[in-house]
Order: sequence, then C-alpha cells, then structure tokens
Amino acid sequence: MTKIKQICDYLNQNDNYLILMHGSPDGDAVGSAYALCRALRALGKKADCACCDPLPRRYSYMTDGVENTNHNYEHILTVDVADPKLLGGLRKEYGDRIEVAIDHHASNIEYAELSLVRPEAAAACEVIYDVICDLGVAIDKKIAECLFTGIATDTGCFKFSNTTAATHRIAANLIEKGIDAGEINRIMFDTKSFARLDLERRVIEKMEILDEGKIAVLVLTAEMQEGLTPDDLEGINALSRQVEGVIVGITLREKEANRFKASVRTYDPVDASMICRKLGGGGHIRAAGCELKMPFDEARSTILAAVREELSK
Ligand SMILES: [Mn+2]
Repeated sequence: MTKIKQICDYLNQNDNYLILMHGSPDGDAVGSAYALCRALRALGKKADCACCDPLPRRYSYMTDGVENTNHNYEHILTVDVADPKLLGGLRKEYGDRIEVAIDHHASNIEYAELSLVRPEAAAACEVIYDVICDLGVAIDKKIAECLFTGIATDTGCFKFSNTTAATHRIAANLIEKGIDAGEINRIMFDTKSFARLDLERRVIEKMEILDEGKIAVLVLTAEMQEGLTPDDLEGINALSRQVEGVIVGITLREKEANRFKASVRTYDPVDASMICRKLGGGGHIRAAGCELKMPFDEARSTILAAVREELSK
C-alpha cells in the first residue's frame, strides 16, 4: 500500500485530531494545517490546529471560521514539521504522541509512526493537496486559499528553484476554485508595515559583506526587535541574499541573552542544510537554520566558520 493510501485510511478510520504546526509559523505551516483541518471537518471529523506561537494576523483569512473546539484529542498529526524540536512549547505535551507527519523537508527525521515526506514538493501544501484529493474531499474556496498560500509563500511567489511544473499545475487547479490569487499574493508579498520597512533600513545599515562579496551577514539584536510583531520580522533574512554576488546570506537573530537563531540562505552550489546540520540545526538546501547558545561574537565566528568550510568545498 502506498504511504498516501495508508495516511488516508488512517484519517478515515480515526477521529479527534489535533494538527500541529512548527513555531514561528509561515504561510505553508498555517496553510497546510488549516487546509487539512477544514478537509477533516468536511469529512465529519473533529479536528483542531495548534502552534506554540501566535499566528501572524495576515493569515487570518485562512483561520477564520475554524475556531478550536478543544475536544479530547486522540490523534496527533503534524504538517510541515521536520523535527519535533520545532514544536517548541507543544513538544512536551505531544512530542511523543505524533502518529502522522506530512512534510516536504528532506531533513525530516521520521519521528512519526507514519510519515509522508516528499522532498520534491515545493511546499507541504502540495502534499496536503494530494492527501485531500485522495480523501475524496471536494476542495472548496477556503481550502484552496489555504493551499495556494502555502505554495505561494514557500516558493517565494513561484520564483524559487523549488517551483516545478507540478507546483504550477496544483496552483492552477486551486485558482479554478475561485480564489483571488492576486489578492493573496498582494497580502503575502507586496504589503509591509511601516515598522517592517524601518527595520529593513536598520538591518541594511548594519549589514556586513564579506569574502569578496560572497557572504552577507545581517544582525537583529533584541533591541532592534523591540515592539515588532512576528509579522514585521518574517522573512527579513531574505534581504541578505538580494545583494548582487552574495551566495550565502546569514541572519543572526538574538532570541535572548547569549542565544541566537542563525538563518542561512544560499544560492547554488552551497547547501544551507549542510552548514546548519553541522551546528545542530537543519532545513532545506537553500534555506536552513540553527540555534547558537553563545555570546554574539562567538555566534558570528561559529556560523561564519561553518559557511566558509562549505564554501571552500
Ligand atoms: Mn514548508
């Protein structure tokens, strides 16, 4: 039996689901969770969604009308979660109970009893699309909005190299459900708060360009993040890679004193996940991250050493 058939049988045979997202949820995490939740509810099942962090406000069109019922959850699912570590504060309660994981990260550590991991999928939402189709649930406009959002955000509005013909075919099918793709893309890609624009100005002011222009380093100190929402901060690390000639962009974000989240964005041929895996993290070939529990200067030199080692290959 194929994995997807096993997952659909499992979803059909059981009830009372809780769908977990990773912390700092992005469009793919929210889209996957809410699309699956809506599909399970359409099957007459009980299903809720949970995340350790608040969901950014601009995703509200996906979550509207799907308030949690807080029933007794019998079965725990994850979507777009490569490792239970990413569940943050929800890991303790649910980390050992995950029955099904639906994901697209090659770095998925197969922590669930049943894992459906497709690294060739640009977004977890592509995999969820197939699951929902196989479940026989008709994709309505709301489900289509969720899935389209995840695919659009994880492909940088269909411009990253992970975008395939299959990505466009699925998106085309979703657009045929009557969604306003232009409006979703406007909210996701062309709208910024003033606080965000001002943050970009300050980040660019401090940007370092190293190694003959191949490496860019961005720093987000705790002070710079004061008063900003997760919406304002999301995707800020993409700035590093926009500089001509840069093939590795590093963002060091201070989470608390002596604790930094390093995000690495790369261009061909540098493998971001290899860099971050060396430091206990993981991710995709072009986008990965790790946590560094050390003072700033040490965090900066540690991640730079790992990047330079990979660059010299
Ligand atoms: Mn994803």
